[in-house]
Amino acid sequence: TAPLLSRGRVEFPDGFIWGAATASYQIEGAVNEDGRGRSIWDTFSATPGKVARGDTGEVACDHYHRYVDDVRLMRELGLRAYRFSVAWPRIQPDGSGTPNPRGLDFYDRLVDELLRHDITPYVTLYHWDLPQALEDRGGWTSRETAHRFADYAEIVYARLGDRVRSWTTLNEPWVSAFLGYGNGVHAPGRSDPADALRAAHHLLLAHGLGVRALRAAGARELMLVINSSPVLTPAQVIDPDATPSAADAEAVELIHALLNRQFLDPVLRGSYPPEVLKVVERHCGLAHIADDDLGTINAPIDLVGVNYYNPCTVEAGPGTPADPAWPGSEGVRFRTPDVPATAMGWPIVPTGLSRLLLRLSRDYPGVGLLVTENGAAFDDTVTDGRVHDADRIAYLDGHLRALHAAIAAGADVRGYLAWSLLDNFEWAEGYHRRFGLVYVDYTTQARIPKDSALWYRDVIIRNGLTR
Ligand code: GBH
Repeated sequence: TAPLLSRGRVEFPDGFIWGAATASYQIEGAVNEDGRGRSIWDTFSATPGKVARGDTGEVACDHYHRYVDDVRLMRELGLRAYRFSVAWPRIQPDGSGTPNPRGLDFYDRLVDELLRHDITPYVTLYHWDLPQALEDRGGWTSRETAHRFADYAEIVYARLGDRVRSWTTLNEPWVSAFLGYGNGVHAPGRSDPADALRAAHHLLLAHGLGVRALRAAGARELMLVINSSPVLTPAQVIDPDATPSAADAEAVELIHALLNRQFLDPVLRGSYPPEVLKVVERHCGLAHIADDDLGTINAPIDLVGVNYYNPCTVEAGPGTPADPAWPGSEGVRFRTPDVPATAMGWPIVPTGLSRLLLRLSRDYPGVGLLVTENGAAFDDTVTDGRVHDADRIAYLDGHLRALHAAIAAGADVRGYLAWSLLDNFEWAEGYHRRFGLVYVDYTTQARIPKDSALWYRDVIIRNGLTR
């Protein structure tokens, strides 16, 4: 079998895309400016006990006011691509109807600034900040929200489509559905398996209706971004050649279906996996799935965006109740493998990325892949104006070697976007988890490129790794 990590000097293909990513609520701040409406994350983070230390996105990295400096910084770091998201409540404060011109103006200026610096914009339309007004009418448990999303997509495209080539409908619909409506760890903080499963379908429908609207308006590169993990047994994390028992293999394939296939099969094959349909039918029936929905969801796209942080590690666990984030996972035990972890407690497994990319390219041939997020939180500290984050450099180096090995073994991977440009509001974890290539001092809003940022600049210049 092909190696899962490339060693020594490695070079990436010509035209390989190098960049970094962020998301609106995590960096912008300015939540009450220029007519922005409220989002579910404003409500959620204002609710005591929901976000660590009571942090909110009210100020965040103040990027809304500092985007000019931030784009200059991107340029200094040599980024060729920048993935950001548009805050729906800036565009439609109540989630529907007439657009707010001042909200559109901000992204218009941002795109121009990026292009002036030769940085290719990758626009994500939905990275979790749903207008609160739509949540008040059912949020993603309501079919209506999918139609509102398509209207919103069309509005943003009409303003930016002349300059932005690459469009992502949704970021990580699994997280929106199962952390937002399943275990309630994310906004809107609801927890009901039936709601989560309905939300997953309506998110997929939003994607499909969005693709239809964007394509009709002339969009050329369309993408769905998923949080994707290879699903492995603890033994396979340590030894890729380990062979799971039949019971463990069944647990693995069930979780692979719930995490990855639940989204990729409808989008790329036009059908739900039978295991997923069984879970949906048991929890909420199938009435919310209309006859032609899968045809809509199956509209051709150009790329799948892969966000990878760590593998999902499971084994058979007879009698284990379902985890609230995983309706249908009865009899499966989630495990933490015995390997070093990041400050989030997430295991560091670079070969998970090559395994994932190889499986996706085998199972879904004909669609290009782009790593749209990869990175790690560590306990960074500033010493003499520097951040010596050797642990992050090692993490990124390992994952780029995995990505390179996947390409060498035939996977069609077009580029790599690091998560994240800046330290930022890490959702339920607030500001104390730092994923940035650039350190943010939240008292002064000073930006300090970490050693990893300077290392990454060299990687981009060389289009590869040395050693
Ligand atoms: C991404 O999601 C987000 O797109 C980004 O905004 C965020 O800042 C970044 O990653 C770092 O967190 O064990 O069942 O609870 C993270 C994807 C998916 C990772 C769910 C943690 C836990 C699954 N997450 N996963 S479970």
